[in-house]
Amino acid sequence: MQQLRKLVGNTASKERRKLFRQPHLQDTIRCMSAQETPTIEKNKIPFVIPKGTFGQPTYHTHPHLIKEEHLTWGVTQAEYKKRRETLVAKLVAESENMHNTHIVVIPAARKQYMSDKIPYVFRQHSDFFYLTGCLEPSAILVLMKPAQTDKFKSILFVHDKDAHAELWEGPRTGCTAAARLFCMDECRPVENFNTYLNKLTTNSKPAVLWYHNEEPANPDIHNAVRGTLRGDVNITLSDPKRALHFMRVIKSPAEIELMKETCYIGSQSINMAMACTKPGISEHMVNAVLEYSCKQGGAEHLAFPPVVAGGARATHIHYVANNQLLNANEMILVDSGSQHWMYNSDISRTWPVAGKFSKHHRILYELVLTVQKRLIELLGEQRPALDKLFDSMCRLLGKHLKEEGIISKTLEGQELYSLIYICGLYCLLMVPRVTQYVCPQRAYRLCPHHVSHYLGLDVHDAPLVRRNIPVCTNMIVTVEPGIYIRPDDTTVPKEFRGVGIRVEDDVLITDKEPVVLTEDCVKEVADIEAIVGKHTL
Ligand SMILES: [Mn+2]
Repeated sequence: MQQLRKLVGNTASKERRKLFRQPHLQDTIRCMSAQETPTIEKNKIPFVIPKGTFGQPTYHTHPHLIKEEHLTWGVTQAEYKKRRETLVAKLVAESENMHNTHIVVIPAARKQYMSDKIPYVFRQHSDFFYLTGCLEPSAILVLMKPAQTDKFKSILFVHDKDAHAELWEGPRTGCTAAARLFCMDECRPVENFNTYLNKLTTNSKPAVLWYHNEEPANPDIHNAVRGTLRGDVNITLSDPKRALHFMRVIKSPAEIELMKETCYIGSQSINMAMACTKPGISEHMVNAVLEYSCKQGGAEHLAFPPVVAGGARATHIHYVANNQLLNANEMILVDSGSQHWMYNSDISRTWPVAGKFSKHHRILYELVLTVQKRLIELLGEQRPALDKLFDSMCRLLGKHLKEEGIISKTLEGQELYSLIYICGLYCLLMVPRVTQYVCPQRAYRLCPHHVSHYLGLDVHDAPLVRRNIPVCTNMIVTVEPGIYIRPDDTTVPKEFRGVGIRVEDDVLITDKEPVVLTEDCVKEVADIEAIVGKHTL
């Protein structure tokens, strides 16, 4: 019991937090950052959080959530402003039409409805949030850099104050306060966006319109933005998203703190789920524990619908029905994470429902765990591309599965192993196909998903940054090898069938060793066996 208390006791335990945030670690990360938070002398701060009740929490109204100098948790107005400056500089630099006017349009997400007038929980668009810190639905950021000048103007379109609407929905920030709160040059009502953009594009030719034309974040303004291009050769459409995602994939010191926090919350929620697991309860109950613990720890909600899969259901990678009962002789696979101030953790663990690994479950579990730890080491030793890490996973899984006699020792020859190295140099463009060919095929079939993705504001973060570039300092990536053996897979000894195992941690790349941000989430066999079932619901 003592050990359990120590491991999972309190998701908000100050002592654990202190332990986790060792000062030397923070210092190292800070000086290694490529993107330092701008430092401003305290008495010369040009950034001020206005007083009043707005459409989102501020220090004045929610001092328990945000510190005095921050616009959102841990992030200053100065940092958001700096991000906008960096983006404009990058876009202009990469443009063929450097000397044109540049107009960048980044829409917020709009509200989504599950049925008539019943909204889903609102989730801001990550790109928009990254550049503004603004949590308002349907807002629009416009950055305008005229030709012949280095300066640009930030214009934010928001819903203006409206007594009737605010009576129903709560306070809005409104145009006047939004300009100061988000440090914009101008704020205008959203209703004026179409007219404004038309005027702007008419008066500023030739211009480059930077707008992401696919999967529009806000379909309501998509046609209006597209409309400005119609038949006009003096306006070129370009996509700002690639440059933006290359910024997002490298985390600032403030973002690293956010990621540490969300990884801590997610870790504790899975520890608690382990502690509450016992034969006979439903997967649904475990799902509820995850959600409760995350929110109790300070998360808005889970990062995604979690996988809570008992027995052979764990072999379905995206099983989210979570409605079956857990049996004593099975394992349970959980893939879950928290969202804290928009930043996500993503963790997978597998444990025995009854608290003790069976002989064969333990063999498979330790095999995956060994591979996972080795892959984390490889991230530090080789700083490989994530696609390359996937090759390593296939090779390692194949090797260990053979050693344990789970797949045939004669299945693949040494020749194929040597091919991995040669192909590794040029196979990056077509990894899944090539990998299937060069890896022990069985290993690939037993783990059909990739081993890693970037993590941050989105669970699959910065999707426009491909996984064929070497990882670098201040990236955060997942490491998640798994083995899935279908119940009817007769090529594998009977006692190993019907099992799905995944171990996933979130890892910060540094100039030194990689830092496992989810290290609080137990994964050693002895630690798991010590806490499963030790907490009564
Ligand atoms: Mn993941």
